Amino acid sequence: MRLSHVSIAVLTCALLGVSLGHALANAQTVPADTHVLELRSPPAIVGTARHTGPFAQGDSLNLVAELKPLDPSPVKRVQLDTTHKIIELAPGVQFSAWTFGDQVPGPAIRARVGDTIHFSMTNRSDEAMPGGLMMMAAPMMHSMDFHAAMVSPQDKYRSIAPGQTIEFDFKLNYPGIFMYHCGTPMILEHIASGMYGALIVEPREGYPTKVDREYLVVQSEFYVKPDATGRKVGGAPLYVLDTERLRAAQPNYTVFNGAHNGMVKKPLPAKAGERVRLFVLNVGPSKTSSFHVVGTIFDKVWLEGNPANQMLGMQTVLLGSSNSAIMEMMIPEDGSYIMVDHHFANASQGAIGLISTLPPKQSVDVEHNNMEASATPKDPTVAQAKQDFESKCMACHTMGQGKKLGPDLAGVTTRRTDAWLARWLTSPSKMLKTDSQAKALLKEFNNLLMPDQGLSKEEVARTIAYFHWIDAAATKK
Ligand code: HEC
Ligand SMILES: [Cu+2]
Repeated sequence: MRLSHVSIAVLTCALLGVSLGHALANAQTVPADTHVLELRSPPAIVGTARHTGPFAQGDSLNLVAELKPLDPSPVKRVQLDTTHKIIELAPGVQFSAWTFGDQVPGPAIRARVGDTIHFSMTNRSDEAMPGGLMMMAAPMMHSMDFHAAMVSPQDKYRSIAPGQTIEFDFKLNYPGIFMYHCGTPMILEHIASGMYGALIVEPREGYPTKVDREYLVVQSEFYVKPDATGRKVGGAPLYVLDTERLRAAQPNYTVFNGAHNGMVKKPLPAKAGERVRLFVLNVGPSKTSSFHVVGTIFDKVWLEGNPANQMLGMQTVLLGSSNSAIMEMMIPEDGSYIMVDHHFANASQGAIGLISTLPPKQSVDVEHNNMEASATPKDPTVAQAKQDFESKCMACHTMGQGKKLGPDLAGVTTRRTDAWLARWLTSPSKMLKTDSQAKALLKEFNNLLMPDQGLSKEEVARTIAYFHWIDAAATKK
């Protein structure tokens, strides 16, 4: 009898606890956004009048990493046409891409909760590219899927044929950084070809903190191979989508803002003592990002870009495919702060960038060594090694431009034996366990590990041959 009383009391308490907990949870989520969802969206209109002129138009659009302040107008007119064009993914890698607004990633839209997006898109995949370049990919159906919208996919996200234009409106209900992408089958191929971008939705009252700089970083993978029919773009081989790699989720490039090493060449500027707000979106299509900045800590992180989802003092933010976050941090002192995907296999494929307090290097193009631009090794294996070096290693190394994340490799054959280099290139991680020179080097480079590059024996041999070719050419001068 007594026992059952006690257990009833416990039960009541537990029940009370549950409902109290529930009410509390609600109370915590409600203040973030108390408005009523706006779900009315008229049917999409599809017509045959084409847009001409610019492929992207609208005051709310941002074409580069540095974000413009919010455009205050409550209705954002956004025009993003689809095109097929060649983009330079990495030095010497001319990729046949499909785009929104003629760039990869597509332009970022910046808006606010409560705004209406009036969207309009012509499928211009049938237009020849400017500059007389022949068409590299056949015209095809495309569509637009906005993660920021709450609308019927069958109506708004339908595919339109080349020459058609689709228009629709939607309201922004939640703050966040939302992906947009083409949703036409095979979706995987359309995304991997470059059809994506970000729609940033600010909270109705703006962000609760003040910052000095705002930048957008979009991470994505590329799966490419040289064109089987040997087509060329301005003398360089054309690269096309490698659908086998794509389905196996084995990218050969993982990049920030559409270009291998893009933000190592052109760091994002900041000053010591400033507060920086990064808007980071991982597009995938198939990989996660462990986003990290070397040298600082994320003071505040708002998962998915919504200040209600706040985390504090984070080192790394895990973003699945199509996840995003706003990360705010202080720049403690002068230096170059390295943005990486701390899943280092991804970083070594190009997911590296810099936020730097140093003045931008004038005229020094770190993609190229200090030899004459035309210098190409005569030996084809060495020429291949040069090209591999430029696409795989120049995120961290230069040839004669000084230290980057790793040492300047000009003259490396004079300070190391071929046997040492062969062991290093085969497995830096093994060397770092056993070799005293390697250990000293690691210390000199702030314990930043050179990731294992997975080079074959032949690749190791020809990389060393390339180092000798550089050093021999330098002594001839
Ligand atoms: C993510 C950055 C990164 C990438 C990518 C990278 N390295 Fe390195 N590399 C380093 C760092 C850092 C060191 C210095 C040792 C250490 O700290 O691990 C280094 C050291 C070296 C050394 C020894 C240099 C010396 O002075 O003894 C060689 C040789 C080298 N790397 C070659 C390469 C080649 C070839 C590639 C491309 C296939 C490559 N690295 C890609 C970061 C990188
Ligand atoms: Cu498409």
